[in-house]
Amino acid sequence: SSPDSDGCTPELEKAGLLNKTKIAEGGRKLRKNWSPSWVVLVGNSLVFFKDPKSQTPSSWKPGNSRPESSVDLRGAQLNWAKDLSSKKNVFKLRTVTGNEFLLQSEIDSMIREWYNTIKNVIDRLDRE
Ligand code: I3S
Repeated sequence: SSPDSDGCTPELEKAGLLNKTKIAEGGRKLRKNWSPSWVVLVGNSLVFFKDPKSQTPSSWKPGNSRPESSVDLRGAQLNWAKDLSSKKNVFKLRTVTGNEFLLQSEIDSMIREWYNTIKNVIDRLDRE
């Protein structure tokens, strides 16, 4: 079993680099602005960090790994979004608060894994 088998610290489920854009905030549409983001799925949250490749050497200091934002997956909706972008492999994540994100990868297997993993967390939370 894991070192945290008491379940007090959420397990890190997945991490990787995806292209991301926020397209709505509280239901209000935003202008797209795609950029690479280091995405971490931990517990009930999807946490977004700055693309590690775009960081300066000094920003690698441990204290500087502050998330840019994070998304509560409870009650969230996940859908493939072919019609919302000219890019391939795009899905849309909508939070209960009406924030909407598009996430994308050029690598088919990677986006499918992310979709399935996030979907599993949302479904698990729906059953609680
Ligand atoms: O859905 P849209 O409006 O066609 O999205 C494109 C634009 O946001 C574009 O920026 P401008 O605001 O300068 O037009 C972006 O560069 C494109 O990446 C957006 O479309 P895709 O199809 O890449 O999601």
